[in-house]
Amino acid sequence: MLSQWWRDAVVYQVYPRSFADGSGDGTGDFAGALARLPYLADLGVEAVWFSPFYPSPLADGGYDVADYCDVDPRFGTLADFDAFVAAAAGHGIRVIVDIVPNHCSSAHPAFQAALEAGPGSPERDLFIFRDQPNNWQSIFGGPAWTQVADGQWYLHLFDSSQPDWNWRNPAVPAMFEKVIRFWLDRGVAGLRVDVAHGLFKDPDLPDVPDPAPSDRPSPWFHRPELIGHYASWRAILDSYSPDVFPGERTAVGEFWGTEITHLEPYFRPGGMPQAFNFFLFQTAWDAAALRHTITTSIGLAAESDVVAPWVISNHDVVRPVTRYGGGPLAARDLDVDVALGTRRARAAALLLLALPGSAYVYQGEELGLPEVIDIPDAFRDDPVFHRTGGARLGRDGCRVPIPWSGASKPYGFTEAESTWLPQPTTWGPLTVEAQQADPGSTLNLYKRAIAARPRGGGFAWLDRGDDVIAFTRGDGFTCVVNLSAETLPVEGEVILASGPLEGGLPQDTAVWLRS
Ligand code: TEU
Repeated sequence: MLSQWWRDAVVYQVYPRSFADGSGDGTGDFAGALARLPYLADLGVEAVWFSPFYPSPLADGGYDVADYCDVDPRFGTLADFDAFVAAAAGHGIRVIVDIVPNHCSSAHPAFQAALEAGPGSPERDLFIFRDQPNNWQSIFGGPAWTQVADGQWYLHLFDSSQPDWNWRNPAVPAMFEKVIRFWLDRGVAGLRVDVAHGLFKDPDLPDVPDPAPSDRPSPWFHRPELIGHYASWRAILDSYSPDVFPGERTAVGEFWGTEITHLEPYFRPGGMPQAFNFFLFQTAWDAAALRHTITTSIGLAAESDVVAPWVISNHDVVRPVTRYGGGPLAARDLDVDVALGTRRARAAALLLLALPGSAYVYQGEELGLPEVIDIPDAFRDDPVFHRTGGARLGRDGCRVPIPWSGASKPYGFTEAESTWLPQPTTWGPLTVEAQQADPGSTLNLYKRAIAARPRGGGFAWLDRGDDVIAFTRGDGFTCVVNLSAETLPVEGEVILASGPLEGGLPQDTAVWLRS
């Protein structure tokens, strides 16, 4: 279907600092991304989502926005952005931008004006200032309140450099309506909405019995006002090109929850068109657990017209190779079996791309990059690391610049000698160049899978044993992922396999079959 392309699209996530550097300063930018556009076209993705590239002190990698309607000079200019959108369109690739509505940067002029204007001012009412803090804790560690010179405190669910907007002040939704129109008018196909379950806080700001941050419904997350709010954004999205491609413009909300049921309120007609499904990567490599996640996720989406894109990785979580290889989050002495993790991550890729609906692929996932776990502390950039005194390692390990070519650092990422986060010395075999030349590489697996993945069609489970995930997608297409220790018989014509089929389908291997 031409309209509502996003219902079963593969979208590639670019973390701009780490994708490709065109300016030679060791940090990625639009010039670099433009030069790598043929790579994305060759991979076969239908859209690119850019994590924030707006003017920012980069205290949280750009999720601290100082100006929502411009490009940070380190990433280029608005003209460079436009050039990327136009060139991408030439390849049939759409662009999605990241909207950060829960908070801005403390460098944003509105927050600076609020500091200047003092207690009780209309400027302060754009944020959440109080004379006393409550007991809420920041998602990134430490208290969620910071005191300013005149004694008042402001709320920040994330870093102290990220003050939360007061969404109960009508000026805030009015400002964000202008922001989303600004980008939609520039021709973007969609919005990724950061911390979409945040924004509105309980107006009483009550103390809570357990102030530890959590993604469950709380006085700060999943408030009922969000439903009407996203209906208003949906109306704006649908007002673009209504006669040509109704529903062409989309938005995907970053809704975290600790249970799938926490997302239920967003699955209703006329609201946010898409809600990320993070439960796949939160589920252990266990067939029963994965089946349960897939069944409940499909059930939720089936009852509404909302799409819940599948995800096994993004810029906030440990890379799949490391996760599936036994490495938990945040430990320094990770005991990772990279070979095992790689085998499972490749199988997970075929699972991801066979499931019904849309899938998001985070840059480097298609290269099977592992998490970089030995970044020296002096280079660690994530506020999560700094706010917890290093107790949580943070997310730098999945944000290391992409290796493009060559046998040594910086692997074609930049003309500079070094990159903003140091790359490992072991990535020579993982570069794009090396993997393009290897028919069995993870890159070629992704490329073939994106080209051959089932579109449309139904979904039905097949019973091949407790430790096996097996389902059909109609038209004789079957996906089988073997998590059992036994090698399984392969029945049908093999379209694609995640690893060698040695007398059958071995453990931790997936296969796509046509019967
Ligand atoms: O993430 C929202 C969020 O809640 C994450 O902190 C998530 O819970 C955590 O990373 C899981 O490990 C978004 C962005 O994706 C993230 O990069 C930003 O740091 C955050 O918002 C603040 O803008």
